Amino acid sequence: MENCLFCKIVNGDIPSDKVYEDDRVFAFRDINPQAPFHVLVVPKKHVASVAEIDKLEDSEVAACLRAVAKIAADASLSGGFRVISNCGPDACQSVPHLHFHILGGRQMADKMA
Ligand code: DGP
Repeated sequence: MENCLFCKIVNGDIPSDKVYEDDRVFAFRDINPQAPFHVLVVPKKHVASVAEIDKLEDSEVAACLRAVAKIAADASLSGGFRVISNCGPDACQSVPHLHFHILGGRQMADKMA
């Protein structure tokens, strides 16, 4: 989609620190990491958020979550990790292209919000 930041990253128009790519998914390090390991996993097809997940094929949704698991395993996050997808203004979503944050490398707070 034109003028979507993450579409531009997926297309290579904006540089990123890529950690994974396949035909459906792109993943890159967050520019403002909130943990020692902070990667964003996005579907290549533009949808705004989880609220629009019906616009993706099931295989595209599955590919995102399989990528999350693979990236976490490759990073040896043996102590665990957190997966977050902010959706809409109440959740402080700042980029309206579906993305899953993978946070790891330290003990997370007990409370999620
Ligand atoms: P959210 O607030 O859930 O929409 O998260 C958006 C994330 O995107 C935020 O943690 C910072 C990250 N981000 C914003 N702009 C860029 C960018 O240009 N490059 C990278 N790598 N990350 C970005």
